[in-house]
Amino acid sequence: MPRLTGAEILWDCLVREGVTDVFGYPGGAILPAYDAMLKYPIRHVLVRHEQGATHMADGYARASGKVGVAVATSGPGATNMVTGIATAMLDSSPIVCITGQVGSRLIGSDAFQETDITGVTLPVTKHNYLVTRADEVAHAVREAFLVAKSGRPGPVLIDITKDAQQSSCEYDWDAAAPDPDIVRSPAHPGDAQIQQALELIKSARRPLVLAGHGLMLGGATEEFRAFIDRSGIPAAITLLGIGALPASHPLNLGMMGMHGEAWVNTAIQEADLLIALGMRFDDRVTGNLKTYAQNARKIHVDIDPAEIGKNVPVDIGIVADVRDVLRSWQPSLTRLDLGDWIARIDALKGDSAVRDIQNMPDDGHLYAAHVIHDIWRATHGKAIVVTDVGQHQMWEAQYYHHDEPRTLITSGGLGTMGFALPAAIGAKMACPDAEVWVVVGDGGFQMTMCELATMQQENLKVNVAIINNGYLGMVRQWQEFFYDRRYAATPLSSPDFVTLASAYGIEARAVNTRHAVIPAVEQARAHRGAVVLDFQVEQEDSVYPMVPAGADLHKMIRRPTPLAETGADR
Ligand SMILES: Cc1ncc(C[n+]2csc(CCOP(=O)(O)OP(=O)(O)O)c2C)c(N)n1
Repeated sequence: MPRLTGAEILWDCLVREGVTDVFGYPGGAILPAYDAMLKYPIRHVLVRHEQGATHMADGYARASGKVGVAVATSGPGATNMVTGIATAMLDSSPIVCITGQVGSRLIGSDAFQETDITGVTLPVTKHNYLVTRADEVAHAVREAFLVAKSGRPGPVLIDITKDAQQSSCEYDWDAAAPDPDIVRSPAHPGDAQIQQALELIKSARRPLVLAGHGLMLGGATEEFRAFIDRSGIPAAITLLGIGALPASHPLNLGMMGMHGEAWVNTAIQEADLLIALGMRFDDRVTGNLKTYAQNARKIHVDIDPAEIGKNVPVDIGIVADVRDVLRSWQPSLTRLDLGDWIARIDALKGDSAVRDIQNMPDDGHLYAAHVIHDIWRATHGKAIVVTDVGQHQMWEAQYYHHDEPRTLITSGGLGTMGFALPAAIGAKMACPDAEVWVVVGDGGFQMTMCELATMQQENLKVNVAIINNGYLGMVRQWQEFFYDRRYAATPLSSPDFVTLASAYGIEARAVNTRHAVIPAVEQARAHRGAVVLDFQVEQEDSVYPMVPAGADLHKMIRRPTPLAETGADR
């Protein structure tokens, strides 16, 4: 049996877990691990801030389905990771974060760069470990990977003291295998429940599927499509569920929720059955719970028992792997006769097209919707798009039509500004052949734009579209609607992004007219290296429709139009 240091055991285990790339930043307490790393076949990406490492690991995981790995030192390195860990937690993204810790005898003494990071991250990790001995490393790493990717995936942190990295012990990979019972294997869907749910589905007149991120996480998108094709039931999609069904599929109605399509939200309110698959009834998708889908029976399928009945009481809650459930339903499904319901949904579309900024007369301004639509056209809908958080994120969801799973990567649950650029770096590392675009606001870009240096150092071809409106746009929109246009702290000045990108050695240009968008996008695509495009868009545009926080889901603020003002709006 070989005798290895804790640091060597760490890397050996990571390599055996299939890890090829890690994102990190060194420092004193993790130095033994960095030193040992040189002996192992690992590509280490040096980030510019540890938050970036966690988002990169997260983007890597979301694009590939594999576990992403981030590394940092103790104290400030570890605490810089917290936002990225919480982001992964809320979006069920499997990442493993490794942090160095001060020597075990110093723990609790306020030693230099000491932070109780397992304490700090307890509420935002699926599980975490404090490892103080070399002979604990292998077991912790193996268990961490199992926990991160099993059931409902999530982030796991392993904090390893400096002495545990330095000291050595006999290393036996096999003996360190985790006990499979520590993770709850998904229950097989009970026959009775499957049958009851089927009866409800078959007798429904106005059924709707609510499709969430769990379909992607559970690898169930093929089964989902088969379910929709066989049953003929239309589907509404959550933000993170985008890609679970091709946007071009005739039964894909589009996004639900606060900035969902008006007809989708109204259809949810009029449905007689909701079949919620791998989604969690977040407040952004339900609006006022008291008036939410009152006429609908509800079937909820989720791998996490804690989700069933958490926000919305359901008639049938099935705790199981969504793919197993879809497979069990498939043989007995027949196409439902939903002609009237589909016609009703079509009617609900009403004047939506007229209200679409895309269809309004050209007023000489460049709108974010134009930019996103043109990126979609130029990339034929095939790019991986990584968005930040804000108005541009919602416009992306509305105007880029994703046909493939895992092609929209966005922070849904935590809504983390600064996510996009680093997460895109992770996505590009995971899928080097994919065309990767960042869609980011001028505010969020400035939070992590230091990672341009990482992108350049790693020679990654990523295109960055800054939707530059000179405001913290989404907050400005709330101020416009709900605070009487008092724009407290939302006007935002920025550096000249073209000059900034050039300083990093990255090609860049500014775009401020509609006809210049496609040529700029095409040039960026043709360029071998990374490109930054600064789209200077209309400053005070808003995202429509909008369900005000806590309002009834069907009471939406619509884009005002001279052609279609109705009393129900605004
Ligand atoms: C880290 C963080 N801080 C604050 C917020 C609150 N917030 C949500 S959207 C937004 C404005 C984003 O502005 P920008 O990045 O310019 O994008 P835009 O909305 O203009 O598209 C803010 C401040 C957040 N989501 N994340």
